[in-house]
Amino acid sequence: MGKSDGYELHYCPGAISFCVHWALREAGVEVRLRLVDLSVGEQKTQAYRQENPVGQVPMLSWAGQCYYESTALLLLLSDLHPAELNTPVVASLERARWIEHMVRLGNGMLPTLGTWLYAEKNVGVEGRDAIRRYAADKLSTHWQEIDQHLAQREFFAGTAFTAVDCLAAMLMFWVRDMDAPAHRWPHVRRYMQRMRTRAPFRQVCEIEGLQALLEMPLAD
Ligand SMILES: N[C@@H](CCC(=O)N[C@@H](CS)C(=O)NCC(=O)O)C(=O)O
Repeated sequence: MGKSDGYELHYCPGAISFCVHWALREAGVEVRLRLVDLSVGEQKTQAYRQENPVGQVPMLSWAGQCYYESTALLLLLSDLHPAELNTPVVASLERARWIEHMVRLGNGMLPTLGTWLYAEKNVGVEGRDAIRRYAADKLSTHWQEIDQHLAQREFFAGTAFTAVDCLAAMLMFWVRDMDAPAHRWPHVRRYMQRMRTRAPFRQVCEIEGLQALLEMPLAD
């Protein structure tokens, strides 16, 4: 099977699957979308778990196998479509920094966002606010650092759009309802403005029914 044949993405609108969907559109490849209704627990059915034991989205089927973990999927797509996704060359200094960004966002920020989002589900109403404060404080520290990082840059890593941008910008949009949203920081806000002008980003918003991301005020 050719390396770009047969992509199928299991996704849910507005979930973490967004970043993988976006990377696929940036790569310009064909993808069959499979909607997973998280609200009714479709991700926990036996049929789904046979393919993905974790029982979450995203899940990407490619070349007859199913893969999951959004950051891993972004790395996979970056390797499969290096020209389209401007993937830094293996063993280069640029690649080392690019991986560092990807892992920091995926390993540090993504789980913290999950802690905030699922606070009530995980610890009940009593513990929810304390957990949310903890997660919000951690995220604010990250946004502060990222704001400085983006002060002189157009893209998150290197000098061109890469899959790291899919992850970074998604996280920024996903915290838009927090008390201290990412767009409160000026360089982050301008970066979000730039990212959402990209045609593949807009396409994913249209397909997933996320007009709110295109319309939220981001002007200075
Ligand atoms: N570490 C995973 C997290 C995936 C994740 O948390 N997915 C959520 C949607 S945003 C999900 O499927 N939740 C449903 C559940 O856990 O039952 C990744 O990065 O792919």
